[in-house]
Amino acid sequence: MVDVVMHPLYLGAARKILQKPVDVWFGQQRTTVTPQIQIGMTQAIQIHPGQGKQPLHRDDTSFLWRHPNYGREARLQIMLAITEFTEATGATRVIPGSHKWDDERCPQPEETVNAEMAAGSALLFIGSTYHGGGTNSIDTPRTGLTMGIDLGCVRQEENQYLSIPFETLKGLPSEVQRLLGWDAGENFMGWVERGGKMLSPHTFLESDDVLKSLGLVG
Ligand SMILES: O=C(O)CCC(=O)C(=O)O
Ligand SMILES: [Fe+2]
Repeated sequence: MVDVVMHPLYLGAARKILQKPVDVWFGQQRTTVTPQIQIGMTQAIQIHPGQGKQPLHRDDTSFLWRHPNYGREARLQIMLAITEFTEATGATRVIPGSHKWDDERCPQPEETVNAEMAAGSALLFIGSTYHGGGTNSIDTPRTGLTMGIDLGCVRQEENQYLSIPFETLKGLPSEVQRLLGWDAGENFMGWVERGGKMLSPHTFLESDDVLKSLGLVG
């Protein structure tokens, strides 16, 4: 998953789609704030022979995102095919254009297309796109790796702070640590107070003294 998130095409797409700056007033000063992004969830998903269709849904339902959205997407979802994705193997079914729908319109199975792709390819879709896993009608499992990259100002769907052992976290590249939520951005999400200062949590990964004071290392 480290390689998946660091892929320049995937991470670049996530940054481009999600990191839309907003202009805000700070007293008399007009300031531009660009949101952070973060890894919201990771999963390996297998659809086994005979397993049926998943209901069509939007992945931004976790955030109770409403549509039409106000010019901001909350998630870019990556589905990386580990085995071949075809209609027969249970490829993800998506409804192109459904990110523009309101919340009243019900997605219909006949509106979907199968995201057919070779192993090693990936489907990228935004959190407001209706989709669902297909039906596997062959005799081996369909396997995909999926990762949601989200706006930094929503809660992570999967609790990354508890899911990743601290020893593993310490060995990850700095950019991945930041993407796992160990960062505080221009909009001050996730800071930690120490000595009257609002620190980025990444500071705590940079110094063993700080880690010791927190009881995170011996
Ligand atoms: O496995 C798939 O093709 C899609 C899975 C999915 O959309 C989900 O679990 O949210
Ligand atoms: Fe989904």
